[in-house]
Amino acid sequence: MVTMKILIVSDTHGRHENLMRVLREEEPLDMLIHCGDTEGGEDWIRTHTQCMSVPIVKGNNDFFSRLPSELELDICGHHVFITHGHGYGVSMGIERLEEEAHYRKADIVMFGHIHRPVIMHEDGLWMINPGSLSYPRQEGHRPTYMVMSIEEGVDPVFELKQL
Ligand SMILES: [Mn+2]
Repeated sequence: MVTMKILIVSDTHGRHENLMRVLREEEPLDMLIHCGDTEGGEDWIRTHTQCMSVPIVKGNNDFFSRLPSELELDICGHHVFITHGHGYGVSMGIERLEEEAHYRKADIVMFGHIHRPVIMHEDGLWMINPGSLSYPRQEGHRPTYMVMSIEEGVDPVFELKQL
């Protein structure tokens, strides 16, 4: 079975020093997923990673961006829904996002916006937020990111890491 190593980051807001450190630490990677609020950093990110596959969604601060608002990807037989999450009111709670993810038959939903890491598994759905590499808001304020190991027919493994 093939296992993919996927880096999940969010809310870099145009600052890339921490992302550089993470890439040096974690590459080689099969995919780099960014859950929004690059603030124009998407070209920089795409040219500074060895990853060929770099899905990025638009955040609430990506006003003039041509990035997609949401993505649905099939990765190793898992259905992954990626959104920044502000459109589902994730600052107030993740119920609406959870409902949408079930509606889309996702088994993994990834979001950003709240700048705090989340790993939850409920009713067959993984809800994942890597936190922010630039402006963390959780207690201790350490920049965080997530590494996902994923393969077909097996539950994915999520590792929350901090700088
Ligand atoms: Mn943000």
